[in-house]
Amino acid sequence: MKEILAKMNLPKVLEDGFVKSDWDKRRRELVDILANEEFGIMPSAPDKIDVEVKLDNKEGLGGGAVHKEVNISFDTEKGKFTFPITYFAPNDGKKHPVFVYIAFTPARAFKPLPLEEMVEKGFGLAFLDYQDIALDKDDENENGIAKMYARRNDGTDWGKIGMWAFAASRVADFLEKEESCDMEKLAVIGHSRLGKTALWAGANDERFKFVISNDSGCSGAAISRDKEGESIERITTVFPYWFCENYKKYAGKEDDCPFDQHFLTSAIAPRYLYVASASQDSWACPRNELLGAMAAGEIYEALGMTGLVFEDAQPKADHSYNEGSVAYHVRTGNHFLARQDWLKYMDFIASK
Ligand code: GTR
Repeated sequence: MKEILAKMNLPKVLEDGFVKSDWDKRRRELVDILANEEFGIMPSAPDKIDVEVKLDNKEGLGGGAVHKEVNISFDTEKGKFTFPITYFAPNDGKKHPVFVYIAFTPARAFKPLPLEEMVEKGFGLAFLDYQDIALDKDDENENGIAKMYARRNDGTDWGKIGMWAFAASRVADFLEKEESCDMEKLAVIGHSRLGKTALWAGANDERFKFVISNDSGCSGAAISRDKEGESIERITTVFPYWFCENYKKYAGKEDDCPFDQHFLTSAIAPRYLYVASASQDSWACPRNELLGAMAAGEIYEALGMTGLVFEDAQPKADHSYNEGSVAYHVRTGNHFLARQDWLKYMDFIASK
């Protein structure tokens, strides 16, 4: 695999003569490149958020959990924007690692969530329904948060992925004041299009100490060059509204693109990164998702850290390569965020 990666000749994350103290600056440059060329530029964070607690149940999930239903509001260019979140955490007065889960609407994502098991294992979960932020369709930005900010129409306006990621950071604003949340173990996670979103949220907001991409594929953790399944051309044709206009320039031109998705995975360094694939998910391309994790791992190594600990063969199915700061697994099965994935993410966080 290392040889395959080397042969790809990816644009360099680190410039010649790189020294560790340059990383912060270079990391910000990577995020700027991705903002200008792929996901669009996010507005600045609001000065503060307002929290309206609609439910604060200390006896949730049969008694063992805190369960809160909360509205988060903040000022935008065109008035207040409000969205709801749900929060669960163990009810023991201690601080816990918390997942900010950027979720599909409940019918698709909430049901298979092993929520009770997560709380029993000592994890909290704050989840938002992504379409409470912006609809997942081409609505000409007339709904949700999209209509709250003026558009520049210069190719760099944010797409829906940016909007969903921005909301994840507002959940982090809420968690900063939440006594059961250990901000040193704050994770952001999403599946598929929301795995791309979790990576983008993690690249922009360093409060996310663990960034977890489940089957994020094209324009997520998967390297675009020499990729199976979905391509930049296809994704910008079917889902143009996920990205900024500029991203279309690279349709069919992956090899000439001045960046690749390892800019995104590397932008998580020096925090923890977990990339996962599913064995039958050729649309996302497990091989290139692994390459995205490996390429990031090289940056961690250059920073004097342990990157992805991996024996450089085909990855063993269902094995979590989680010893370093970058982790990877390929779960047997199809495109899904499964209990088996969550268990591996919890093990990783608990081990650090
Ligand atoms: C597909 C899309 C992928 C992935 C997936 C999902 O249709 O091509 O990039 O994001 O949807 O989000 O389930």
